[in-house]
Amino acid sequence: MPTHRIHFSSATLLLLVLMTFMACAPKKPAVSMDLAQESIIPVPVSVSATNSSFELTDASDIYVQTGSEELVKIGQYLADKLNPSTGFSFSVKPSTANPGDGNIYLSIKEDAELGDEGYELNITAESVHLQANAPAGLFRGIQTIRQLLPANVESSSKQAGPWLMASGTIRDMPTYAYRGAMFDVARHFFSVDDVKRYIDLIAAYKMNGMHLHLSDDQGWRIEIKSWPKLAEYGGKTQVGGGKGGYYTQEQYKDIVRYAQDRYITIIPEIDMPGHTNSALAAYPELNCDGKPRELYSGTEVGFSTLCTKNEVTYKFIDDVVKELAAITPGPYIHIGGDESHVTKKEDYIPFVNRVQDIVLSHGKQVIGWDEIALGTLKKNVFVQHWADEDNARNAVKQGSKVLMSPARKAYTDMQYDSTTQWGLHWAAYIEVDSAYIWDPATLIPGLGPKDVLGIEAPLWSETVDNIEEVEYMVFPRLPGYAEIGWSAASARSWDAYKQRLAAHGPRLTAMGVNFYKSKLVDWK
Ligand code: TNX
Repeated sequence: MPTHRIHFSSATLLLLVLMTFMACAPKKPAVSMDLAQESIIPVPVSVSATNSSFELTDASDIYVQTGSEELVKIGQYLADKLNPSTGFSFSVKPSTANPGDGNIYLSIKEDAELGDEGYELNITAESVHLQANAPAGLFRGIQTIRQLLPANVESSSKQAGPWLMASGTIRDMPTYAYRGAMFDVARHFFSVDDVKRYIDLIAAYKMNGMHLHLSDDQGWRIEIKSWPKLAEYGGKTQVGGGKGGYYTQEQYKDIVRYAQDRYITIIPEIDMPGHTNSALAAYPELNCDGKPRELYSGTEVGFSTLCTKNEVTYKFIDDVVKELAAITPGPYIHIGGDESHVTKKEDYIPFVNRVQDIVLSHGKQVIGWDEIALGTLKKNVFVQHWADEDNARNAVKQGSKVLMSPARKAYTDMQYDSTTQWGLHWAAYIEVDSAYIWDPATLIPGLGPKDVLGIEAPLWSETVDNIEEVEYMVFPRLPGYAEIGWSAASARSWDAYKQRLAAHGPRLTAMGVNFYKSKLVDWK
């Protein structure tokens, strides 16, 4: 009898061991993949491969650290990206620890080196664990997760798997605090959906700023309740004489929220004292002669100016900045200041000085185009370099940091070459290599890395009037600008970058992006 009992126990034990083994082990052996060979843009700070892989399946879920609504929202963003193409139905669940077992887990860890936007991503055959010091870092890390999955994960319709990711660890953080794009919605007006689309595209490359050029000679694009004719009349046209348009404050707030959910700061610009014809047409008292200007739909620059000697001008600016500051949670208001060719220098300088005070009085920090360095810059003013290197050096001498948007390198309205259908070429033809091969820290003699706030790629819209044309001018140069802003200069090389960019071709296609298929890139 005793022998019998022992026998029975061993069988049970064997069965138990077998069952445990089957439950814990991956269903099939993990495919060997090399994380170091993946085409991540911007290139991460450090990648260490373990030559295995993780498979996202129908049984996977997205878990976030218990107790944070913000993390749930970030998890949901990832779920919304993955669900349409995988055809799975990821939901977001709370967990106090990495649940392993085929799941994705997002959590916060104290890690000062990662800063606000850095992240650490650990991928094993069992789980994907994304950690960051702050929520923005998780959001940036999610963009890396997207890029580690097959390109068709970006599709809006169901695609065939398998959904494999190479295993290993990535630690990553940005070089520059600010990396952004500018959208000129004044020369041609673009819908709220167009702006959101552009925001989504820059978010995919870890950018964190969207500068909206909200007013220019051809149109005023933001509702100002105390000066209603600015938008209602000043917004009535655009280049070429189309019907123009403007954002109500509610629509603007919607854009701001959409950007915030992607950890992107909206920087609103009201350009002055030049580039103001639309305001001068709406309110005659803003002109020195008190006479209204005609609405303008051409493409000349530098012919308009606010009357800098008139008190009503400063009342106008104060009202506009006050309303804009109230609906802008970001820290900056951009005051333009470029190409004021018909404003005398002796009028321009006191004007710029006074407008800085107005912005500061409404609790915001000033950004302006490089000409504002001709004035006396207040503390913490950022100067956006586009043309004049002396202005940039002058800004630094005054203690300001420079935002780098050199027209000959970073203007996405510049044509790729002489055959490009849209765009201008007054600064340069900018092929994809030229857009990539430069360093914001050394481009201007006399400036160093500490003088640079970051990089921004402006898209002026004189020649483009729909989002497909915008995409064509912006892509594929934008991933390069994102990399210049994020990755260390020492980690960048055109030869390596163009291989990675080639692999982003199918990804951009899956996103529905209309991009320029430069011959310099061997598109996959
Ligand atoms: C210069 S850049 C401008 C814009 C034009 C752009 C066209 C800058 C500060 N001013 O007004 O739209 O060139 O490329």
